[in-house]
Amino acid sequence: NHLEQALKKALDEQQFALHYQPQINLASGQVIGYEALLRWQSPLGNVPPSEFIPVAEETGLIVPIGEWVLRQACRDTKRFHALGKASANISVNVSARQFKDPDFSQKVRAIFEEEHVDPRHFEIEITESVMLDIEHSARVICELKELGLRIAIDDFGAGYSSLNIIKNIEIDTLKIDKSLMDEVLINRRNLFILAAIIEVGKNLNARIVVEGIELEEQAELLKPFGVVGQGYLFSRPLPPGSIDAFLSEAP
Ligand code: G
Ligand code: G
Ligand code: MN
Ligand code: NA
Repeated sequence: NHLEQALKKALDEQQFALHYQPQINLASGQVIGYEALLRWQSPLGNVPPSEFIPVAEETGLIVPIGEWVLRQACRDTKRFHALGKASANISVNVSARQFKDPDFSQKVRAIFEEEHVDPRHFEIEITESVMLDIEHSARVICELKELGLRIAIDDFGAGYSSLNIIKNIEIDTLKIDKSLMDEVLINRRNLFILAAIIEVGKNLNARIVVEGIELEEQAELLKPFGVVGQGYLFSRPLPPGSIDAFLSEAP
């Protein structure tokens, strides 16, 4: 497979980069964390994750790529701390496929030890796809939590088993999918659903992050709910050069 070969080469030749998108406490305006998002700068141009992540998952290459992501995020975190932002949370996306690696939590532990980074600065974003093998996933999640990592459910409300997942797993953060935010200003039903999900999350002691905030009106509407926002209104995912400048200026 051509894409598979190109992905192997990308790892060897350092064609990957992590971009970081800020997450903002809507009430205070304070930046509380950043989501790391993988980017592939191939010699033929940028390839979006929607194209290469599925291939990486099918071929198993997501395992070594995921290790690179965690290690790079650790290194970036040390740089952020040097800029005086030691309290910022770093979120990293992890595929269900990575959980299948029997050594996954051991490898994660080793990376944090080698990089001298405290796992408590990190949150792992998983999706409902972990429900396909819930017994195994639940065990891995327990191991990760024992290391001090927090667990976020990504794309909440977008799929089929969203409620099932929070029923079965003790999560720290609910990330509400952009699709619910998209129509919130024109369709009140979406607002009622959003408010109900926020209520559920709060009762589960989870932090709520609303994704895909693009408009000032959306941010204003959400302010009274005491949630965190992420979206183009505040910032696009920023490449390594820009994130340091953003951090230096952030409150
Ligand atoms: O950044 P953006 O649209 O382009 O991301 C698209 C999708 O790729 C998202 O669903 C996101 O969860 C996934 N993704 C981004 N970075 C990573 C990563 O480092 N690891 C995994 N497994 N998925 C990622
Ligand atoms: O699936 P996941 O939530 O991990 O992916 C987040 C994706 O959403 C990233 O690719 C990121 O670039 C994208 N994203 C973040 N904020 C916005 C936004 O306000 N609008 C749109 N259209 N995409 C966004
Ligand atoms: Mn995510
Ligand atoms: Na999402």
